[in-house]
Amino acid sequence: MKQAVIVGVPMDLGAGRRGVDMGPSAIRYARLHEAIRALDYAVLDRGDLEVPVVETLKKNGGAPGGLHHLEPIRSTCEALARELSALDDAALPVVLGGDHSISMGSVRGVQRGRTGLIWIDAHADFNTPETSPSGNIHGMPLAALLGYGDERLVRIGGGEPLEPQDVVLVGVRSVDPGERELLQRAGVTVYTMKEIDRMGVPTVAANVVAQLERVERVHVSFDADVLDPTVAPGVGTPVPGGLTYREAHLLMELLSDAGIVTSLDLVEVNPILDERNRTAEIVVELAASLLGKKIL
Ligand code: EXY
Ligand code: MN
Ligand code: MN
Ligand code: MN
Repeated sequence: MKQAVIVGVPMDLGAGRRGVDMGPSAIRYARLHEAIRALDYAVLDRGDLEVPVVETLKKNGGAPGGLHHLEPIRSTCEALARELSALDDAALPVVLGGDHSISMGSVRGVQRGRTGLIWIDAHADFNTPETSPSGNIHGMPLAALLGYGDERLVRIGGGEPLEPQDVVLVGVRSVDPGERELLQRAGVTVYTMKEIDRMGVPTVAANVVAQLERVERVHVSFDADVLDPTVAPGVGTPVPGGLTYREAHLLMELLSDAGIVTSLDLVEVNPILDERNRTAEIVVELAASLLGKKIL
């Protein structure tokens, strides 16, 4: 029987505001286990990693441009990478965030040889310490995974940079000036909301699958803020003009049909900013579509 292994990372140290540390509970409360079990997966929940509570950490008195909470983020990501790299290759890791900096641990943990990455996000997360407008590390993880930025982040989990041709960004609509330049130089494929509006999800999904067909593992890093804020208000950095409910499901359903996905992050759910637990519920439904739930 297929096995899904759930690991929670209740971390908001990379974000600019409190709340996403409650993401793992909100996602479990939205019946993630039942949704995955209904798809004939055995579910093994490994619980949550230990993450320092921000109020217990001394304020980062760093100079402007300083990175907030680098050391606890680095060590949490190292622990996550260790936990995932020890898993059986046949298991399907489902990592619950927590802010998007956790993906420096999850991607390194699942990386085996050439690993594809589909980064679904309103943001490029491609800042370095020099370009970041905030010093928040959740705006940097994708740059670090491709070898750019602070060495302490780049080196997490062994730090073998991903091949740019194996990395695709989908849903982007908020890019800072500095990360824009680096992103264009880095050579990763980016489908912004303009491409999605112009080409439609079916063409974007087909292009993504075609681009990643030759790699043996594909990690999907799903940031809930890719959804339109009217659909998913419970996120820490909302940006208008996101995916509709059906665009997001269709993207997941087409990726599921392609049968290429081998691991998943669900990040940036902020229950404090949500209406009831709506964002976590939609994220669980989308995960089910990605893992094979069919309408008919
Ligand atoms: N680009 C902005 C920054 O670097 O501060 C905002 C980043 C938000 C990142 C969220 C997780 O996607
Ligand atoms: Mn902070
Ligand atoms: Mn993100
Ligand atoms: Mn985002």
